[in-house]
Amino acid sequence: PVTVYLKDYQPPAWHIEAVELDFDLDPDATRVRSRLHFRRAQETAPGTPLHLDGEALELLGISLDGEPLAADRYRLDEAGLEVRDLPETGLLEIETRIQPAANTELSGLYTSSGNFCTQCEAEGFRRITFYPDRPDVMACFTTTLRADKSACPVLLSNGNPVASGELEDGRHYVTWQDPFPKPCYLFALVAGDLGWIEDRFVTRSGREVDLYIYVQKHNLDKCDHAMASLKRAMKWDEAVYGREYDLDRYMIVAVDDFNMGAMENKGLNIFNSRYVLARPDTATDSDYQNIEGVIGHEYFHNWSGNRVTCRDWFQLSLKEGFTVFRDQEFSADMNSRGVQRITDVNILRTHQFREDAGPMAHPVKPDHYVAIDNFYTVTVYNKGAEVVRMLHTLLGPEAFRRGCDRYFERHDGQAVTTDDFVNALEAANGVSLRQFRCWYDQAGTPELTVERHYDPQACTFALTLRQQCPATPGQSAKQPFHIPVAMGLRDGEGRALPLRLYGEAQAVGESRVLELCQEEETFVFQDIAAEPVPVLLRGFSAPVKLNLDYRDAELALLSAHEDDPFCRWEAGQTLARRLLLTHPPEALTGELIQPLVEACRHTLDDAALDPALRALALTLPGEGYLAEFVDTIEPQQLHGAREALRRALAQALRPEWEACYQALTETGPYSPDAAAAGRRRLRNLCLNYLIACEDEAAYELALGQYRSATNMTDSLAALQALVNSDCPQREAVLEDFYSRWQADTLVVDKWLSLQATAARPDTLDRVQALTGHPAFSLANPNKVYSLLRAFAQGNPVGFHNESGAGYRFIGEQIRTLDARNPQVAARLAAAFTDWRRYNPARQAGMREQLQTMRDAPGVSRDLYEIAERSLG
Ligand code: BAL
Ligand code: ZN
Repeated sequence: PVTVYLKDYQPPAWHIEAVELDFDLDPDATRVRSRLHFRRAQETAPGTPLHLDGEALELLGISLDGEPLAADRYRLDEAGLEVRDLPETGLLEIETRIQPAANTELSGLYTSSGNFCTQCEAEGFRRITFYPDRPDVMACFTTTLRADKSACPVLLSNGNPVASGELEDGRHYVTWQDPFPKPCYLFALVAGDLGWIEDRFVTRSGREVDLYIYVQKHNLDKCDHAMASLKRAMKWDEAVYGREYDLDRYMIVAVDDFNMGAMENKGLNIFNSRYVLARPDTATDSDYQNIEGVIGHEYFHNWSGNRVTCRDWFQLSLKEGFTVFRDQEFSADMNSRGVQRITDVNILRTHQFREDAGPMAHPVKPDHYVAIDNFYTVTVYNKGAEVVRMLHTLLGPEAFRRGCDRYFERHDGQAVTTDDFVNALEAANGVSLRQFRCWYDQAGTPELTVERHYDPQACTFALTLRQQCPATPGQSAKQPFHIPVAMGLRDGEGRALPLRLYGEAQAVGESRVLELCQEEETFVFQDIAAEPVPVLLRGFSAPVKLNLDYRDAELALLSAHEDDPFCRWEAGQTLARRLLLTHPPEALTGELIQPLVEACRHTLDDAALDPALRALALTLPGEGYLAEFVDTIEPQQLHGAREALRRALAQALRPEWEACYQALTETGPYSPDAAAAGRRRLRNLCLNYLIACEDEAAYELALGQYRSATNMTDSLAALQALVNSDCPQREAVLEDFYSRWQADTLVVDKWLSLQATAARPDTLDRVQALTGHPAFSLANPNKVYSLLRAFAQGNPVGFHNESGAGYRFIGEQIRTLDARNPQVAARLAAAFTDWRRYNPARQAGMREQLQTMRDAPGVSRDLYEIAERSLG
């Protein structure tokens, strides 16, 4: 496989000014005619051939300016088509044939539940027709779709419909025109027998936009939340970024077979149905939240991604990091800011820190790849969002907004780089972010070590901050990062102290941002009457690991008094983490855990605290996060410790869990709003503790909740509690759930995941058996994610079973899957990437699977790259 390097980037030699596409849709043989209006770039020497990417295409004909092209004027190879001796401008007409129903990769044009749909990012358009498939070639698209009218009454593409009519033999056509030049990765078409709901949004300048959500007809009653989320997102982008929508219609289509979450195609988003469909009895609170976030994300791409796009795929974080930051802030504004931030930090620290510490570590702006699909990562997305968040923190909201305005103004209609983004922020504000750019180019998670010194005579408190970033593949030495450290100081009673740095005439508030630019810097605070407790990284102001030797009493003080929800939560998590990592499971009882019991009691009783924040504070650190703090990961040990502590807290506070559970009983109609969801979250956490008591009363409570639940959140929480317990009715309840929901594919996904993540000795056997169940299919990515990925990445005890059977099973599934869908196979293979973190026997078992994958005959580029880099 060929490696592509950022340093080899060359601007396109040819431009495509306009393209007309004509599809004769047939599941087995679709004819695609394309008319490319090309122009040689000014800098391009005459005689330079035009390269058109193409993959899995059957070429039927090619002509230039109306005349068939002689065979010696073009050459067809595995990568595409090279056309020689072209004039400076002209019209190239190409006809190809493709087989959508046989497209199991779900990249390009394929069928899902009998309907046609496309996925072109990153390089799927080349599987539809020959074309310069790179994001810096932007053209205006006109698309005509022809299909059987009864099979495909709905024919959609980007932009606005400009013509339609009947054809012979029961076929019909619709022509769509997109006035905005775009790269081909934003092209989309959908054709099929779909139902839809519609609504309208009036932009702040008074333009009317028609909104449509298309779904399979039996799902029409599950679209309202998505539509309401879309309207909220449109309003938010106007209010916060001043960005208005630009076409007359905005369409969303939900499909069941989709490799990723959703896709921001211009004016025609295509979504994995799990991020559209919700009804109280079928979707959980977190489904509702995710739908709002993903609908927002794809909508925000219309500016950060579509109007201004990426020059090349190394710049992916230009649109993804920025857009994730935008969707996180949208969700924070729509719900609880504190809960949102803690949730986002949890994802980052559990998944991205792990990626950054392993063989797949790469900068937010990678500099090489084999398969770009492998770089839709938590680093490019979530760390990329943290980088934008730090810019927001360093500049402040007004200056950040000024910079974004400048960026959109300067680059509207262009394909640009992350550097252009930072340049615009600098230019709009007259600042230098030279050193800050390291965040884009250097991989690895910096460690921030803090030393403190209190001088009672001088009444000064000195904080010495030192940064160090570990080596990552290809980057042994790192330049210091520009790190914003939002901080404060508290006195022994937990009160915030005014902050006056050495040399300042007066205090500047009680919270401020220190900027660490050197390897080591000391900040001295004055007028400090007694030794304070420092609070660092408020709001998790930088994606770093903090080393600060807090005393337990200080953590307890912060967990009770700190205002910043993240730091308050973090203090409690650190206390729990210390217990879990420094004592054997059998010691986690009695006196030792008493301070934690008291802290939990205090949190449970704190009626002034948002129930969702209480639930987060009362949830023990996850096994995935704990694994970051040990040299060799022993999954059973981490799980055992966490379970032991959960049981001990359950028993020590049993009356309190019960009282809280009962107090939060709700009888009104379901609402997904943050307050109601927070109450359900806390109540279900109480149930989770109570079931850890493993007695009849707790089982009855869970069974009662399962039977009487009127929404999926409560139903699934009860089922999960039971499935992870020894309750004798657990199997019967699982069966009941399946028989009730077997016709709803998204609910069945939850049923699969629950079983795959159950911490039980027979889980591997069960997951193996479920691969033969009618509910499972390797052809559907959601099924693969719900069963196989949930087991491999969400069930450390099961997957890392000492026998190595988990490795062999998942390895075999990956190799089978690779032949049909390499992108999904490669994602599943990530479960093996950090094999070096385990003991020698596990290392050998995981390495063997990686080697077998890498060396398999016909291995895909995607899987090869993951296996090779992991072994590297
Ligand atoms: N652009 C791929 C899907 C997304 O991040 O929106
Ligand atoms: Zn995105």
